[in-house]
Amino acid sequence: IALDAAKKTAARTAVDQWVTEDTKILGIGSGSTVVFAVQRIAERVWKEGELTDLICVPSSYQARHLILDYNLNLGDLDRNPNIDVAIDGADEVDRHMVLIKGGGGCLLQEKVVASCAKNFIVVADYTKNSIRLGEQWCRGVPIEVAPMAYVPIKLHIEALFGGEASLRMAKVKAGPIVTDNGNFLLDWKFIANREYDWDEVNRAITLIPGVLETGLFVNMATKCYYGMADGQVKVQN
Ligand code: DER
Repeated sequence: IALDAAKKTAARTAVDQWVTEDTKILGIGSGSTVVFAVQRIAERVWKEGELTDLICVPSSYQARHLILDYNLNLGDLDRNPNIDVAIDGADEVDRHMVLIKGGGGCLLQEKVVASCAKNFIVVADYTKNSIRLGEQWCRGVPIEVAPMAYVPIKLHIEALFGGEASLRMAKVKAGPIVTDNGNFLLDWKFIANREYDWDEVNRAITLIPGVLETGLFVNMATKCYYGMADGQVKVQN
């Protein structure tokens, strides 16, 4: 089946298992897979008359516009800091459920929203499920950085862990991508067949002055739902 069908199956399965009448605050991630999750929620709200009190907290302008487009209740962390469930996509997930996120450039708010959730649920298609990070995702680990610091941070990461970090350039805008938070993104292509301790890497990179956030989500995911090519859904936890 097409990737979209796989994403849709995973997203709908996860929503129906994790979003119940007891779910008051739901974190909404970013990217293409989470769109199917929002569509399923909207179906349950508007077609089935369920989840009328549900409040959705976005993790990007894209997520905010999704919530508004489907006329769902828009919340924020100022008023709803205790999130029951957050649902988001991922660029790659390894055997320990370490995630690479940020392919869509929204990793900072995504990680904050995920960190506020009692349960963080990942929805993805089967191409995201790897034994080791880097097997299928070849764009490296996204890192959100203060614009004035991207070169020293790049040099620092390469000195610490090897590989190459490059500034993410926009395609339909001159110059670098600027995130929802006004920052730059580095994509760090790490050394493929090297065994990294991703917890250590995440901590070390986060400590570099000027780094806002990394796209390494370590020990954060509760469960991952993968839409498979045969239409089944595989669960990792
Ligand atoms: O940028 C992000 O973190 C997105 O969630 C990304 O990782 C998943 O995007 P996709 O669902 O479009 O593959």
